[in-house]
Amino acid sequence: MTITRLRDALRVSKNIIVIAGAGLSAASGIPTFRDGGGLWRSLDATTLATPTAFAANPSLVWQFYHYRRVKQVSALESKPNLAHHIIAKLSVPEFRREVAPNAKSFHLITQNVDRLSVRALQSLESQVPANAPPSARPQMDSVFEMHGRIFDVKCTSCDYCVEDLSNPLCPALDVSHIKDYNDAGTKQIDIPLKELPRCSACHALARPGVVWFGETPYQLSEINRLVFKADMCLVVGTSSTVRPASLFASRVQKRGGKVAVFNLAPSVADESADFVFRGPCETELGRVFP
Ligand code: BJW
Ligand code: ZN
Repeated sequence: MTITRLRDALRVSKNIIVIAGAGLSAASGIPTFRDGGGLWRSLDATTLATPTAFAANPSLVWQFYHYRRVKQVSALESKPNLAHHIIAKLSVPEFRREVAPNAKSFHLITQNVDRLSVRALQSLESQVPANAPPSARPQMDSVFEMHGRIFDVKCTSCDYCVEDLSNPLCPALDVSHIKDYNDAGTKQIDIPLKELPRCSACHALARPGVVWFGETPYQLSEINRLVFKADMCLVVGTSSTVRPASLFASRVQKRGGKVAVFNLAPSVADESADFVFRGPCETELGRVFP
């Protein structure tokens, strides 16, 4: 049984990493990028996630990110799901000891910008009694958000970056008069540059604090160090098509580590994986880590 073999491998693992993608948050109602659910205004999300798209039409790109921010701010649509909670629990040394008694470290490297993994950690931390020892607490620094955070607003000129949860970010992005927001594309508005979000430090044009194609992901040197020392890599809900995240699992394997893929559908990572769990990650992770 794959599950028994993975549990055996986990028992001898010393440094565990999880590489996550949009499928991790699918059960929280957040659309993925490449399986048809990720479309908005008949445009592929990935065509808007580029510096070129922003330079050509910052108004359109800001409306796209505003839409996604609003959907995620809405509590009903964006709560961490069981998969986020299981991964958060794995960062608690006492819990981890049961499944991976030899593991010295556990880290999540997520491509998601939705903050749900951090919120799952915060929710777990809030349930721990104040006098609990560190071994019973979630490790709050165990998450690396390599593609940034959707609520961060970053200056295009001075690099000032700040988390801003306000809705709308500026009056021009108030599209509350559009009743069916999924329809917003048909009512696209051309917002003049000066009315788009501006940097609060220098007033230059601001942009979403996420990583677009051609840009360098955040915390890459720390991430590379984790990948280098990992001997167990769980690949959760990613199509494994975007570099450099798509390369991490094979790097772990090249150094003798094991790779387990959790995905609803076949992905390019399956071929070389040691273990493949086909199904929703919120269910499959629950089978491995009950
Ligand atoms: C479930 C499930 C459930 C569903 N349970 N599973 C040519 C030109 C320019 C660049 C390049 C080029 N060729 C290569 C590149 C590099 C480029 C790249 O890889 N491009 C490829 C597409 C070809 N990469 C970059 O540019 C990166 N930077 C870079 O390489 O810098 C150079 C450098 C590298 C190293 C060192 C120094 C410098 C940056 C990439 C940035 C990606 N940005 C985005 C947008 C973020 C902001 C936003 O959210 O808008 O990140 S694009 C998008 O793709 C997003 C995602 O994080 C990323 C990955 O997608 P993900 O998460 O895998 O989602 P999907 O939809 O693809 O897959 C979901 C999966 O879930 C599916 O498999 C489902 O089956 C599954 N699923 N429900 C389990 N319930
Ligand atoms: Zn600035």
